[in-house]
Amino acid sequence: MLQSVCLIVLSLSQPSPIGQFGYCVSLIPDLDGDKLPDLAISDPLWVGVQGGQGRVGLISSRTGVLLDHFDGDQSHARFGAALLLTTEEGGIPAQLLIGAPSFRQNGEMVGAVYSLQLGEARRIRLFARGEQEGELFGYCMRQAGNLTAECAHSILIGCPGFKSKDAIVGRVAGYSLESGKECFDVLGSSATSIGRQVSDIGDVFGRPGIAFASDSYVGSENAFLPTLGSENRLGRCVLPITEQVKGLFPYCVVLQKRTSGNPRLLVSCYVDPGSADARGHIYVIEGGKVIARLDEETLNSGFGTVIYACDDYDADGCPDIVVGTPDDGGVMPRGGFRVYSGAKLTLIGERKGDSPTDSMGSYIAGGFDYDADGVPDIIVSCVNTRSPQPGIRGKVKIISGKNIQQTLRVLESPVETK
Ligand SMILES: [Ca+2]
Ligand SMILES: [Ca+2]
Repeated sequence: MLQSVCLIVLSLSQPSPIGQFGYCVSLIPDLDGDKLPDLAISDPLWVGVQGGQGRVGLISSRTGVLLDHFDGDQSHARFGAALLLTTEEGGIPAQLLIGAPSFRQNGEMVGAVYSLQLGEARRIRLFARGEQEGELFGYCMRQAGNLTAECAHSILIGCPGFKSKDAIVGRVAGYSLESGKECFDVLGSSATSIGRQVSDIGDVFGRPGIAFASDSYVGSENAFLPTLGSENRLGRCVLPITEQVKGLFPYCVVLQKRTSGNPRLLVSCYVDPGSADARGHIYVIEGGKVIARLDEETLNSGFGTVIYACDDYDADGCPDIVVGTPDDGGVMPRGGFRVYSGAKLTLIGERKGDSPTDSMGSYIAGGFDYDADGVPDIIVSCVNTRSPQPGIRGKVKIISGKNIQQTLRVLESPVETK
């Protein structure tokens, strides 16, 4: 009896729960009729009734009101750890795919991906499940084009924890958007594990393909990108980098499409905050050559965690580059982000987090001009993904693309009233 009383007292004095509101953000079609695209914002640590259920909230970009929400049906499945809005293809409407890489099936933590149908009648269903304990199926996702005959519109699903002969090799599974069936999968190797990130590489290396990034590969003098070629077999594109790369590489890989000129690949080398005195870099690769290197200026800033390179902020017609710097090596970082001119590849702006615990820059999106000033705005998450702190649940900020010191809206996790 005494024991149970003690337990109650302890639970009352527990700090408020950890949250990761803003872990992933995706623009979604307008739901509340104000003609502005709304936002799907995930919180994979959202507590819920079962504890750690995870949530994807559909949130009005104008008012911040929670318009609808979908919660994981298991505890601690990391529901919402990845989001992908598919484009409408061949009569299949756009859907929001939601990764839950710690989903359990018959006691095995295999991971899963859910599909949420948007529009009038919103329904969620299980899209696909992983097959191996701990493989983290649904850790990342990317839509790809026509990769095989059965897969006219494919979804690539990363499983960075997949093991072969007791070594982590990772795998990427290709699913047909039409049938929802698996079309192929490709395995990494113990030296080149794959599945932490997937990216289109256009034809930057002279042939189209998909690149994989993995944080298990620490760069060397022979830097290369693991790629998926035409036969769905693991290949590699040797990167034209002659220096010794110090850090996790290739960490983040982003294709920058431009209206004029060749497409570019931005590949980051990430240095784990607090682990070394090395600095991160982003290599800008065009026509098979490195044309520039963007360098981390402040040690431990988490430079290159995320890169967003779709929008033009200085109105010169060339899309610019936003780089997240969510860290400072401490437990509760301020964070921020940096903006580089896409044309000149020079720094054109820097924004710091608004408070000493902001962790600004953990995720970056964009593509819409919310204040109608002619310049697309920057959607930036403020989530401590490295060491989440009790009571700090995360935020998403919409920041003016024209003046990055100006915050247009702050979206916070709606407080649960059960
Ligand atoms: Ca520009
Ligand atoms: Ca704007």
